[in-house]
This record gives sequence, C-alpha cells and structure tokens, in this order.
Amino acid sequence: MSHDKQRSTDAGASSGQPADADAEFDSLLPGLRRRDFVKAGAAVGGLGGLAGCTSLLSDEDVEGTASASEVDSSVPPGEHDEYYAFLSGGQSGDVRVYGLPSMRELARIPVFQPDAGRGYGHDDESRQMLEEAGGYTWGDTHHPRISQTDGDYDGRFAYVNDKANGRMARIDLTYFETDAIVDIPNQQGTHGACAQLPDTDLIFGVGEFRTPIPNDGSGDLEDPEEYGSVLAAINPESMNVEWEVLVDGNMDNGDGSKEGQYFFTTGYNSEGGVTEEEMTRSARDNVKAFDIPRIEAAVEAGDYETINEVPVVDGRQDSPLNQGDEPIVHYIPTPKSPHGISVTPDNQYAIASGKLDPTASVIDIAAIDEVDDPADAIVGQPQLGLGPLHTAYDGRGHAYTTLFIDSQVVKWDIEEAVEAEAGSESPVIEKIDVHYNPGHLIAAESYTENPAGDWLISLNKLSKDRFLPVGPQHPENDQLIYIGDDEAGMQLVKDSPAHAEPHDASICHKSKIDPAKTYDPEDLDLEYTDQGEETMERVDDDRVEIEMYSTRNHYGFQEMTVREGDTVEMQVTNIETTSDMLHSVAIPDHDIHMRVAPQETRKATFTADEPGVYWIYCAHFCSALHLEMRSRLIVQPEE
Ligand code: K7E
Ligand code: CUA
Repeated sequence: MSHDKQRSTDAGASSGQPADADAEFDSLLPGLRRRDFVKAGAAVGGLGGLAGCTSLLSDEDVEGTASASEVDSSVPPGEHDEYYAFLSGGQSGDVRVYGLPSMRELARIPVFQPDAGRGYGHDDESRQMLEEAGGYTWGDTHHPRISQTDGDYDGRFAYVNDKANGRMARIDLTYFETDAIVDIPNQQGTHGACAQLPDTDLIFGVGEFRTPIPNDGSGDLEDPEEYGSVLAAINPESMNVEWEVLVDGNMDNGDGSKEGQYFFTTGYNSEGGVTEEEMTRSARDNVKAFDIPRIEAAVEAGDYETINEVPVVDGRQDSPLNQGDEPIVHYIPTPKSPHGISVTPDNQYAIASGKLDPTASVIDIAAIDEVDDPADAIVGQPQLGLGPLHTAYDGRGHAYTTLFIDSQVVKWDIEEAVEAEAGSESPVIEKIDVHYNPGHLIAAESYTENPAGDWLISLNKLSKDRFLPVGPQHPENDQLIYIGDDEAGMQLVKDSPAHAEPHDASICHKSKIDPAKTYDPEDLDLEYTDQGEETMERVDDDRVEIEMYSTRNHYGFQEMTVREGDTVEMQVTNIETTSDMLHSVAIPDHDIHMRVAPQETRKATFTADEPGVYWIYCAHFCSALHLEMRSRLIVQPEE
C-alpha cells in the first residue's frame, strides 16, 4: 500500500482551494486559531451557531472554489451508469436512486409517504401497510443500507429508518418498492440503521430520543432519570423486533462489525439532560459496542423484561449483565458527542467522528475485549478539522471524513493515525472544499469488505449560491468527487441539486442488482385477470366487486354501474407483457390513482358516495390512443 503524503498545500491546487485553510480561518476570525476556537467553548452549540464558517461570509463572497475537473464522468445518451446510488430523502420520507457517475435521478421510491406517481398509498395493499405502520403521512429517512451476503451486496433488499416515527422499512430491490414497515416498540427517533454483517442476519434500529419505557403515561413523565433509549434488533425476513437493549444516554448513528460480533453506536447526552446546555455539559461521551452473541445468550437465558411484547435486555452501565469481564455492552469513552461511526472494510477499526471535537476516534475492534480500561481500545485520534461528521473508505487504507464546519472533505491515512500521537494532524493527506457544510459522505461500496475506491458523494446541507435561486428553500447539493487517483488527489466533478434532504447513501455496482422488467404474477397475492375473465358482481346489498384487465387502449369494462353508497372493490391486472408499458386507474373525485405495471394486479376499495358520471382514465401516457383509454363509472342515485 503506497500512501502519497501530499498535504493540502499542494494537493489543493487542482481543486483551487485555499493553500492554507488555517490562514483562511484566521482571516475570518482574527486572533483566534481554529483550535482555540473549538476550545473556547464555541464547540458547545457551535454546530448551530456556526452553521459553517461559510455563513460568516455573505452569499456574494462565497466563491465556487473548484474549477472543472478533468475526470470524465459523462455517460452518453442511451448508455448506463456504472453504479446505483441509493440516497435517503430525509423529511421527504423516500429513497432516491441515482445513477453514478452521471448523478441522474433514476427513481424515487416512496417509503413512508403516499406517492401518486407510483400509485403508492393508493391501492389497498400499500394503503394498509402504511395504515398498520401508524397511519402517518410522512417519515424522516436517513440511512439506506443494502443487504449483504458474505460481506458484499446481494441486491435483494434495502433497509431504511424513519427517525420521525420510530420505524424501519424494507425495500424489495427486485421491484424497487417498499414491501414492509415495522413500527418499533419502545423506540422514538429511530436514527441509525444498519445490518449485522456479513450476512444481514439482523437489522438494527438505533433509538435516539430518550423517553419513559413504556412511553404510555404510566410512569413519571417529568423525571429524565426515568427515560431511556434502546437498540432494536429486527429480523430481516419477518421484520419483527426480536429483542432490544436498554442503554444509558442518547444513541445516534450505528454500524456493524464485518464478522457479526459487534454493533457500534455513537451517542451524545451521556448526561441524560433535556436541554441543549445540559446535553453538552460533560466533555466525554461514549461509543457503545454491543456484543451480539452475549446479548442473544442473555435473551436465551431469560435475562430480560418483556415490554410491549419485546424482550428488553438491560444494557445500562450498572446492569448486572455489564459487570465482570464479559459485558454485553462496552462503553468506550470518547470526546463529547461523537456522530458518525463506520467500520473499516478490513474489520480492524471502528471510526467515530468527533462532531464537537476536531478528531476522530479509531477503535481497535480486536482490543475491545482484551483491554481492562475500555478507553485503551482507542488506538488513534487524528486531528481532522472542525465538525467531523461521517467517514467513508476507498479500500486503499484511506479514510474520508466530512468536516461540517470547515465545509471540507478530509482524506487521511488510517494506519498513520494509529502510529501518530493523539491529536496529530500528520495523518491528514489532503482536504477539498465542498459547497457547503457536508453531513454524510459515501464512497462506492464503502460499507462492504471491498470498496470500489473510485467515486465519493458529499451530501452537502447548504447550496447557497451554487444554483439558480428558487426562493428561500434552496436545494441541497450532492457533490460528486473522484477519489480513484491518489497522485492527483480528490477531484470535484459535479454538483447535483437535491430535493430535501439526503442524509446517507449506499452505492452498489450495477452488476449486483437485477431488477425485474415486469411483475411475476406469482409474486403477487391478488389473482391475475386475463382478457375474457373480467367479472362485475354485486356480492352484497351495498357491495360490488369488479375484476378486470387493462391493456392498450382499454379496460376490461367500458362502463361500470353501481349505486350511491356502494362499496366498490376494483381489481385491475395490466396484461401487457411489454416492459415499460404501464397503465393506471385514475378515478376523478375519489382520490384514487392505482398504477398497474406490466403483469401487475392491484386492487383499490372505495365508496361511491356521490351520484354522477366519473370518467376513469389512464394517467400513464401509454400510446397514441392513451387519451381514449377511459371507462365510465356510473353512480346511480339512491332510490
Ligand atoms: Cu449525520 Cu442521520 Cu447519519 Cu444526517 S445523520 S447527516
Ligand atoms: Cu394506458 Cu395511458
């Protein structure tokens, strides 16, 4: 492994970044060194108050510092991208699919919110799924992770959390659609989401908000001492919560070790406070390393309390299960409020980013069970810059960390960080400016045992002046950076505006995903209705069942007559076998848009409560006779 010891002074040239970021910082805040700035207590609430030192500049002063890169990222018309990138949609509640390196948005997969574009939440099945998952109209997706087998993406499923309502969803990657959602008991603010590796045996939901458990008003609601947060382990097939572990403090992000033993979470508020001031009082927080086999043994042995039908194991520091030399949860002390955590591809280290501290903590995974003092498992603490949030890998021994406050991505050498003194800047190889204030970043296949090492996306929270103005809500800016050439250094390749608000992503080579071109009727519960098999039947005094097909350019019935007040169950099969030949059933004034892709069958149940004539039509433009693809729904008035 050869490491190029380029520093930001020379490596920055290609990106046109300031030669000396320290000097730039000094000029912004005369007399204050950046390190002093952190020490001076600016770190407390600093992320809020600072929202990036870029905000110390007026919009006009913020110059695009990157010149166009030489790297060819073009994907000619008609050609395919090399990678799929799955990005969370934040408060939009969806997952987006980009092609990489073009950054073209290929799909938006609705997860926690209805979406007429895909008929999601408009047919009985998806409506029922959303209803049973709590009936909310939105979610806050942060961390989409693709299932793995043997430490590599298997292209079967993606999982994503809902921070807003404590849920976890599964996306079926054969059909690119959400097929299961679990509302996690005893957990509010499901933030981190990740799998037990290498074979995705469990999905973990990381509980961020501390609440009374159970949170049903039965205990003392005022006393924060009575609050807790849990890690939830979910079965990836059934999507049932198998067990939970109660811990001290808030948890934040999470990642699994590559061989199945540990699950790591960062945390803040070990103080157990309820105000910003209380939550940041202590200079230390911790990373928790959950020992999964030991937790499962405790569950097996009946060492738990059942709360809301889930076995909850006590993993707090004073729990009997954490005394002695085989604790179920190791509490590894770190500087205050670490945010992102990710395990290196070779499973040697878990790296936690400092957020309110300018360092990252490199935890030696093999040492966790060996050391007497958990603090000794931290074997490196490089000084990276201001506001380190998340870290990704290229598989060549480098780590890439976002610096929220500095608006930079820093590339550093992992082994060098282990060899250097704590607090040393020597592991830093180079820094590149991003625009502006990055949250997550993700490198191609960085979450697997073999990262691709070519592309990296920085998910920037502010775009400020980068795009045509579109009113007070600016787009986010997802920036593509080429990291495949250690000589040339990181190269900014393109800006890509994004709808609010991607947090994290998983990037998977196209060869590992095999999407269906049409539905396999065997995969659907509803029965296929072919041409000639259509039926319309009054099954009850006030209930009509319709089963019909759709094809270019008509439906199985040209008209359907029901009575005012009838409940109508309308089931439609798209009998097309040609890919991309979608139809839909749009029913005016009934709030229904049922999409049917080729070979797909869907059903929607509605009440015909207003007499009149309603032109059912197809909203997917399917052929030259698309406008003629209609059918009359006649609702006769009650006698
Ligand atoms: Cu940093 Cu949810 Cu991973 Cu947002 S989290 S950025
Ligand atoms: Cu079918 Cu338009």
